[in-house]
Amino acid sequence: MSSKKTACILCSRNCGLDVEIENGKFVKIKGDENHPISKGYICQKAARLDYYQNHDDRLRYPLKKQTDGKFKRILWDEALDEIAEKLLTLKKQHGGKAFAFVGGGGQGNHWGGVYSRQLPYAMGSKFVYTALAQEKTGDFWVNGRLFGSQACHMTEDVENSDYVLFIGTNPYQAHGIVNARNTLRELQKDEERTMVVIDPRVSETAKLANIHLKLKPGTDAFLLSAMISLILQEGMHDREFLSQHCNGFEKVESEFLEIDVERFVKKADVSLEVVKQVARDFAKAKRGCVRVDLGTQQTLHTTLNAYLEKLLYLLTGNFGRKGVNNLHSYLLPLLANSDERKDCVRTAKHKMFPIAGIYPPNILPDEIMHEGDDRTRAVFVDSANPVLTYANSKAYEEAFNKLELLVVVDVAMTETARMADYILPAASQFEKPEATGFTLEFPENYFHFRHALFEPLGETLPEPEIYTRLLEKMDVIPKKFPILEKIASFEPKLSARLGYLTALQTLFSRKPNLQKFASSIMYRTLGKTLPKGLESAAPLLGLATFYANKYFKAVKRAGHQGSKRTLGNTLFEAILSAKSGVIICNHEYQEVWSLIKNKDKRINLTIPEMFDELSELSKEDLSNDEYSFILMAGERRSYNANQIYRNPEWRRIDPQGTMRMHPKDAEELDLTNGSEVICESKVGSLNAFVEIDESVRHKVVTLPNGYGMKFKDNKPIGPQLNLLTASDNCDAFTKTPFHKYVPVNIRKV
Ligand SMILES: Nc1nc2c(c(=O)[nH]1)N[C@H]1C(S)=C(S)[C@@H](COP(=O)(O)OP(=O)(O)OC[C@H]3O[C@@H](n4cnc5c(=O)[nH]c(N)nc54)[C@H](O)[C@@H]3O)O[C@H]1N2
Ligand SMILES: Nc1nc2c(c(=O)[nH]1)N[C@H]1C(S)=C(S)[C@@H](COP(=O)(O)OP(=O)(O)OC[C@H]3O[C@@H](n4cnc5c(=O)[nH]c(N)nc54)[C@H](O)[C@@H]3O)O[C@H]1N2
Ligand code: SF4
Ligand SMILES: [Mo]
Repeated sequence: MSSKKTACILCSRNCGLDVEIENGKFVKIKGDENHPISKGYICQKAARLDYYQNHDDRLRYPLKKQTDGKFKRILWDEALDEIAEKLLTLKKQHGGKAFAFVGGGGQGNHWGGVYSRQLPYAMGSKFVYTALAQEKTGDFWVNGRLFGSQACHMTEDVENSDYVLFIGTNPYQAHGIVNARNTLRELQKDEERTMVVIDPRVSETAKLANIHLKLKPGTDAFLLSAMISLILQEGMHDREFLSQHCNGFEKVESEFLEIDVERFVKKADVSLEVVKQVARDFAKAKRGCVRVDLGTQQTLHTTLNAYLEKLLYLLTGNFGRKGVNNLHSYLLPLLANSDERKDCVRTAKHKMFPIAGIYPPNILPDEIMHEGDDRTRAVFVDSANPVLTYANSKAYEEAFNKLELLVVVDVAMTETARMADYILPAASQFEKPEATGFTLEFPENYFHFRHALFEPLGETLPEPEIYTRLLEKMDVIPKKFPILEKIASFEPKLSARLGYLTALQTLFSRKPNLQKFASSIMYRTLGKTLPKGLESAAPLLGLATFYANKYFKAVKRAGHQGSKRTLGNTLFEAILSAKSGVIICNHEYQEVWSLIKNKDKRINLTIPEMFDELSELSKEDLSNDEYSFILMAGERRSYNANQIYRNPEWRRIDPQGTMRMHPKDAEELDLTNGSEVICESKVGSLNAFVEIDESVRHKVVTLPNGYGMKFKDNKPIGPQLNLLTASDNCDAFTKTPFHKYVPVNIRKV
């Protein structure tokens, strides 16, 4: 038995783990006290990670679909040769636009993405679709307008705040904030601090809150704009902050003062008195902080909600200090900036633009089904299970059936993998070095490069090897770089590394086309000089060097030593040797202004598109005669974790993933606990079992996220939620789905 450090891969927190392993299995899993952020914290889900590592759906060999629909085992070389040839033919006949890449990283595996993102480049395609573009692109788009880049990302210092607004998020179950349950308990215990939850359900977080605004689903835009109007009416905005740091306040003020507050609050069906109190107290608070998630991002007015939520803390000056909202720096960037007003490539059918460099999954089926010559014909899926997780499963199945080529890279035989022409089996996240890009802290941020715990299962390969081999077979990169290899192997190491980076730059200035494939080139050359098993860390030298140059002082403040020339290498070494992760920067609060990308380093508050949406609000009618319930499709509960665990035995409770329903509704439909119902939306239906639950509103029901897998190709277990979600039930602007607002009818079986 041996003891090792790693991290949990089940949600964006990626808590550090201290594990004991034996014979390819986890024997004991506890929180890692040495992890710089989680400091020993874990939740109930992490202890069961052996259900991810070892189960009957794990893939072991590359597979190819035969004409009879069955899979046949083939060799890696055969699979990659055939895929390379097909991709090159596709590119030649139809151009890069015929290719789309889907996924590229789940909750904890973003290191593979450093390599997989090279494939769309090689194909000359900009079409990358990821799960982020079905939840967070409204937020990124608004950040682009406010701060000058969609890659400017917000963090929330909930731990140090004295007045927190949780809007449409349930951190008690979903986490998403530092050591969620401890942080929530501390907030609750401290009489000097206030926690407000805005949620249609009495969520586990709402139960701990001082104030709960149990609004009607989909009405956040009304409630938040009323709060903003109240703050302005009563002159509670932070004038000094606004004049010192923001542009365009006057326009915001005039737009919001026009709002009929009483009417808007009534729409949300909450008490005007309580709303007034929350608006006043939040504005008065020393350190106010706002944290949102899917409850505002996957419901009506997604993009407007993001704008309003940000205005709440900006107008009250809750930005750029301890205990409030801040921007942060990151070493492994997950987001790009793609401003649709400048040049961007639009999709063939929807003419949709990318946000933060990614396209929305809601439109992909149409882009494939589209009859034009410019349709999407081939798709690569990596670390995602879109047939179950993206809106409209039927549309996805139909579209994927039409593809000329579907390749899936996964650790497990998923519902999407079953549809593929080729399945490429990846080593699990505990069988290769991995890292997360969800390191979103400020002023101190960290990076955790995890080392492998186990040997890769069967013939599985890590993504760095899969994609590098594919690029070599496509002749996108040469197989050998003798000069780079030689320089990398010089002694002493430091001069070799510095010389190597210079040589790499020289190569890229001579052959600019190769720059996009830096990851694989570094892996094949510098990688050979790194400790055994860590070869794929090679691109980290480039990332660390870039980061150390850009945030030199903050990196030094975190205790890393070196000059402008050498600090990057020090950081690289520190990350490679720190098994529990390491603090990479220590910013000063005023450095938040340098993270803004607007030239004048000020925040631009005026977004004309959002004022248009705001004026539409007044005209909106939420009544809906055809459907009697609103389904919030995808609740986070104690025993769900996206599609990461496939074996249903991992769950201690809720094996069927019940439908939560208010007692009054159950009575009206003549249902008791455990009754089976049929739930129908405009695109599909599913069966579910009822759990009578006072926490939901009348005429609102919920179903959990992360069920519906066909483990070992048996019957699906729990609701296949996305049979109910329509592709066009989405935000008009960003195309993010309204999963929390699915109109349905329900009847007893
Ligand atoms: N246990 C568990 N944890 C997870 C995951 C998991 O599958 N299981 N998944 C992870 C992932 S990928 C994500 S993105 C996060 C998501 O994390 P969260 O967004 O926090 O979780 P949800 O339960 O999806 O939704 C949050 C809350 O929004 C409320 N809500 C629904 N409609 C509305 C509305 O119209 N307005 C408002 N204000 N609130 C509304 C719901 O009642 C719910 O309490 O969780 C992560 N953590
Ligand atoms: N109706 C509805 N739908 C939803 C939601 C909802 O609330 N309601 N939530 C949405 C949200 S917020 C999200 S983030 C998405 C998540 O949905 P997806 O993006 O599809 O991601 P996961 O469910 O995390 O699935 C990850 C996949 O990665 C595979 N995997 C695990 N480790 C590795 C690895 O090392 N390498 C490779 N190549 N593969 C690996 C797993 O086997 C699994 O198939 O679901 C969305 N779908
Ligand atoms: S599921 Fe999230 S909060 Fe729970 S242990 Fe894993 S990373 Fe931490
Ligand atoms: Mo998510």
